[in-house]
Amino acid sequence: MDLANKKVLIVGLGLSGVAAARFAKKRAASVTVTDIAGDNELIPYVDTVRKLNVNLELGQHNIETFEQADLIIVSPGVSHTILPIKRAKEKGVPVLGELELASRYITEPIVAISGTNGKTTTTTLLGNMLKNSGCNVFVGGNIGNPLLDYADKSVSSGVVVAEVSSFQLDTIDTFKPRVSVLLNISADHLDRYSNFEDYVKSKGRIFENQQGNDTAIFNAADPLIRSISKDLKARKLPFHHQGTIQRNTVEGAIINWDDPQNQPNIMIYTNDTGKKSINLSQVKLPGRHNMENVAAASLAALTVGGTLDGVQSAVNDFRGLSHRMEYVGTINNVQFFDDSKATNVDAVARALETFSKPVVLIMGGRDKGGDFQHLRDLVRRQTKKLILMGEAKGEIKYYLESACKGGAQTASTIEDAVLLAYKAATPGDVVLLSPACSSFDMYSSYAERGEAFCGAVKYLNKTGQK
Ligand code: UMA
Repeated sequence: MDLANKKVLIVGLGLSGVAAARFAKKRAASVTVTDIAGDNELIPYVDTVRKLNVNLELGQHNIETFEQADLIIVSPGVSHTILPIKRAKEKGVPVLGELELASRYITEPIVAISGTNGKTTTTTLLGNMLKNSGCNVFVGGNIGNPLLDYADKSVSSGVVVAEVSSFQLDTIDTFKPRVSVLLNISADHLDRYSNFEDYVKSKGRIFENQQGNDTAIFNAADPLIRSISKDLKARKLPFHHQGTIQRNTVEGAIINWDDPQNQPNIMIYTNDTGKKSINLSQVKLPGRHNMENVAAASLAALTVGGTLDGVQSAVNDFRGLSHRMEYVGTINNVQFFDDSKATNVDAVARALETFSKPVVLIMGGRDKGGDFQHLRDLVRRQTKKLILMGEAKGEIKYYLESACKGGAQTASTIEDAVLLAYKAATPGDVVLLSPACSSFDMYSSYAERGEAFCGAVKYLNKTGQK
């Protein structure tokens, strides 16, 4: 794709926008960057692109600029259905996402990982497995380092591992990963999609361009994914927990996690590698659901040249990522866990299922259109009290308070929430931040919210307040 002298419009000035601007500028395009936010909201990105000497249209989107572009590159955070993009498409202007553009320039095999939950964990773990196998690997995408930055570099890796979001998949055209991984699908981002079906369709696009010599790794126990995977052209490598479904295909992975007679393991069967077993007895990731992430990463690693030793050592060593069921500390035998990354209902369900102890659960933030009612049974069984905060506190209270033995209490800050949760807990309990909402009503990211939670726990530990 020749960008020289083309009018390239980049929509959204964040990490992806900066990478796209740099990429297009290097290829002698005439670059304009637009963002609905103003200058002072776009620090530090605006300073970086100013140095690139591009045109800037900030504070609004100018429809004429969209219509007159030769190519539009959309950031994942910008919906491809906004009016200016619709108008440009009507005029025949090609609209691509950063993922699509990057994939056109990347010649190495790409392993793409998607799913509502567990993407970053699986992507990171797969990167570690390949590194431990001696492979030269680049890890990027939705995880935080745009693939265009990699496509731009002269150094090359043997394999590219890319975390891929539904937003990125919305704007693909020819993107064709050598290996696609789809972990699970549950309701999320319903503030962006008009309905759940559209979100599911978007996730399914990860397999769209794959052919017979590509590989599709997927969760066969997830009914939505099972249905999507029926007509795939790619070689299928399904994974699932032992006993969850009846399966006819030979290749894939079976997770043996709950059998008290045997050591937990994952049995992998593929035509190229034969039968292999991954031992899970030293695994440090919490929860049954994480074993699905381990199975998916193991299948992907072995498919693109990872070794069994490399896979096993990464499984043994991996301690998980920050703000995902992260143990923060214990005060008077009350354990605190930070699961700030749980920004949808299903992620909270998975977190609650991990504990056998009573949980005081801190939820709330900005509602993404999730159905909190789905948590009623788990809340009834597992939680002692709900502490609710943020914009969604009223709605969560409405749906869940009556299911919780100890009822619900609201908090105005996370420090308040931590204190109330601690007061409600008794020795042996767990205090869990697992919000089921995005953080954007109070914080700039889930990470900032998680840091604030950890800070509040540390403060509580110091002051010993009850
Ligand atoms: N904007 C417009 N017009 C609009 C809407 C938004 O100009 O109509 C502007 C906003 O004002 C803002 C910019 O778009 O300045 C933000 O774009 P962006 O959110 O795409 O920002 P990036 O920094 O490029 O981040 C994106 C991904 N963000 C999203 O998908 C929302 C990052 O994923 C990703 O790490 C990064 O590209 C690099 O690839 C984050 C994320 O939350 C972590 N992803 C979601 C998730 O994991 O659930 C999908």
